[in-house]
Order: sequence, then C-alpha cells, then structure tokens
Amino acid sequence: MRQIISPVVKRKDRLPPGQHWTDRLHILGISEPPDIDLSDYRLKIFGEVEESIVLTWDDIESLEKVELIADFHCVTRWSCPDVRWTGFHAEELRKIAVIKENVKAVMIHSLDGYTTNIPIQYFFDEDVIFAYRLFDSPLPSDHGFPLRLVVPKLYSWKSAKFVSGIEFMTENRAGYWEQRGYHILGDPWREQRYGI
Ligand SMILES: Nc1nc2c(c(=O)[nH]1)N[C@H]1C(S)=C(S)[C@@H](COP(=O)(O)O)O[C@H]1N2
Ligand SMILES: [Mo]
Repeated sequence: MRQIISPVVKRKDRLPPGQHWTDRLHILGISEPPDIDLSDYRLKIFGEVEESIVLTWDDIESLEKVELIADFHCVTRWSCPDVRWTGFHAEELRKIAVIKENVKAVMIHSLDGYTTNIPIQYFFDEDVIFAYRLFDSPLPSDHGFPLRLVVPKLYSWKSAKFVSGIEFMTENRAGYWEQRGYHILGDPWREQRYGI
C-alpha cells in the first residue's frame, strides 16, 4: 500500500501557534453520529462535473488504498500527532468524475447535516484522503464512520466526518462553521481561527 507522510509532521514549526499536544483525538461533533448501514450508504459527487456520480460502499473499497500519517489540529487548541488513516486519495476522484476547469472550491456534505468548504488547491493536495480506517480499525462511528475527509494542512473542522457528498463549485461558499464565524480557509500556521 502506498504510504504518505504529510509534510505537516516534518515542519520545523510542527506545532502551530496557540496549540498544545494531546495523545488522542477528542470527539467533536454537532450531533450524535448518524446510524449507517453500509449497504444503504452512497457517496454523491455532484455540482460542476460533467455528470453526477453515485458510489456505493463496494465502489469505494475498490479504489486504490493509501495510508496517511498526519497531525490533527483542532481550532479549540488541541493537536494530536501522528494519526494514521487508511482510505483513498482525493485525486482518485479525477478518475471517476470529469471535473470542470473553472472549479474553485468544494463543499463537503455530511450525514449529520454538517458542511465545510475547501479551496480546490487545498482539496487536491498530496496529503488529502477520504479515510475509512483509523490506525488498525475500521473508522469508529464517533470519528466519522463510514467515511471522513482528512485535510492535514487546515484546522480539523475541515476534516468532515460521515461524508455523503462532494460538491464541486465555481465559487467558494461558507459551510456550517464558516457561516458561524470560523475562518473561510482555516490555516493553523497563520492562526486563521475565526473571522475572514
Ligand atoms: N460531519 C461532521 N464532521 C466534523 C464535525 C462535525 O460536527 N460533523 N466536527 C469537526 C471538528 S470541529 C473537528 S475538531 C473534527 C473532530 O474529529 P474527531 O471527532 O474525529 O476527533 O471533526 C470535524 N468534522
Ligand atoms: Mo474542531
């Protein structure tokens, strides 16, 4: 299996300003984890694509697997080092859907009603994956079962859990927390916690 070590773990300023290390992922979410039966699960790819695509769980498992090691930085100031995830690389989506050239951002949609927006160059980055395993176990429901995004270079509110949709957009648009005052980008090294 291909392994990616996110460049965030090799930075000289590995711990972003105003953060402290913790030894585990704390569970944060806007509601209880949704109940999901994998046979009913669907992942929709829509918006600015030539044709919308719907993937089943079998489709997702057949995508090339990749392992990612990355730190996880929550805007509430805890950071967890060396988290190991397994899933598929965001770039795999380019093999599945024809993404229009004028796309500027994606909106990730989740089964708990959560959304979050990511500029396209941050989404198609070397260390962005959709994960379905955490360390050596299937992704626990609290951490986003069955599928979550992992975006190591942004605060972890961008790492949406329970992902059900990926919407390609020609303009960046604010997601759930971004509408409620979180920064539109959220770069931890620039301390983009709140505000524009
Ligand atoms: N669907 C969904 N994804 C979400 C959230 C949420 O409320 N719903 N919270 C975000 C926030 S603020 C953080 S810090 C991380 C927490 O991930 P964890 O619970 O696996 O530690 O998930 C992010 N992804
Ligand atoms: Mo968070």
